[in-house]
Formats: sequence, C-alpha cells, structure tokens
Amino acid sequence: MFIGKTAGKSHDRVPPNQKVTTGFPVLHYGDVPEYTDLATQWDLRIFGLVEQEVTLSYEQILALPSTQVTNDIHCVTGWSKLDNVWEGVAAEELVKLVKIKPEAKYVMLHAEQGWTANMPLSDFLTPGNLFAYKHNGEVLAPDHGYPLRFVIPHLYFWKSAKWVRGIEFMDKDRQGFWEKNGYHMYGDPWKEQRFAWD
Ligand SMILES: Nc1nc2c(c(=O)[nH]1)N[C@H]1C(S)=C(S)[C@@H](COP(=O)(O)O)O[C@H]1N2
Ligand SMILES: [Mo]
Repeated sequence: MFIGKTAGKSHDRVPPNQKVTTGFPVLHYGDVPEYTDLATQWDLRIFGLVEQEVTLSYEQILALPSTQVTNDIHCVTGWSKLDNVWEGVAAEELVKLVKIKPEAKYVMLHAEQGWTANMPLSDFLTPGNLFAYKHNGEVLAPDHGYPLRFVIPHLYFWKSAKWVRGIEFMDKDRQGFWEKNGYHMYGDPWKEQRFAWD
C-alpha cells in the first residue's frame, strides 16, 4: 500500500518549501533511550477514554497482525524523505484491543522522558498510520525510535513519536511537547502549518 499525496512525480509529492533528502536525518529532543531487556524495561499502555485500558509487551505487539506501508515523511525543518517502507501494527488494529469511548476526540502519544504529541482521533486512525518496529526491512535503529515509533505520514514528522510508551484518548485537545513550544496544533505539511500562528 502506498500512502501519500500521489504516487506520481516527486514534485507532486513534496509539500511547499521542503527539500528531498536521500539520507535519514535524526531529529529529537533529549537522549536516545537505551534498553538491555525490553521485557522488563518497556511496555505500551493504551489508556484514557477507553472501556478498559491495556498494557502490552513488545512480544505481544510482535504477535499482533502486522502491516507494511510505504510512505513519504516531511519534517517541519524542511527535509522530506520519500518511499519509506515501514512494518508494524496499524493504529486501527491496535485500538481493537480497547473500546474507545464515544466522547474521545483526541489522542496524546506519550514517549520516553515525558515527550508527547497530540492529534485528532480521526487523524490518528487514518488508514496507513502504524506503530512501526521496522524501517526499510531493518529493525528500527535506536536513533529512529527503537523499539516502536508511530508513523503518521499526512502530518509533519514531529507527530510521529519515537520511543512511544503510551496512547491516551482524550475528549479535548491538549498541547504536546512541540505544540507547547510554538508549533502548530495540527501540522499539515501541504498547508505549511508549521507554527501556532500559521
Ligand atoms: N519521542 C520523540 N519522538 C519524536 C521527536 C522527539 O523529540 N522525541 N521528534 C520528532 C521530530 S521533530 C521528527 S522530525 C522525527 C524525526 O525522526 P527521525 O529522527 O527518525 O528522522 O521524530 C519525531 N518524533
Ligand atoms: Mo521535525
């Protein structure tokens, strides 16, 4: 499955004021987490406005139905990387494990060290979004979010939380880490919603 603006020429696929890179830049705030034993140091909690919250181990995540998605990513600092192949669990698949309450309208992703990213529930559930454990056929590198990162290609890449540890369902929108620091609440790269005032 290809998820993106079009599968056509690259200029149709690159949002305004973005430059295509063939490398894979590393961008984040804080330190790269180090894990020696995922079974004791890592889990993923799905909580908030759900009938019953669940906490999953890495092994349980690997046992869920997997999906492979090819997409383009667009970082707010101006680089885009085309044709990324991700493998992991679709957001839609993961939420089958909890019953989302009808009043839930927004999602907050929680990553290691308190880092967060917010988005509307309908965007979170867009087909093609996934919790990835592999990129281009390789297990995620620590720098790129090992063991698990979210990937939401239709928003700027800062919404694609690395080292994700929690998914929270909320009735009202709240600012995540970059949103508190002046970035846009939504972050559509095609509308150049970079900063809060855009
Ligand atoms: N946990 C966490 N996830 C994060 C970030 C971060 O600082 N912490 N930065 C975001 C930003 S701004 C970008 S552009 C991408 C970069 O992902 P990459 O380093 O794999 O290219 O991760 C996003 N996810
Ligand atoms: Mo970014």
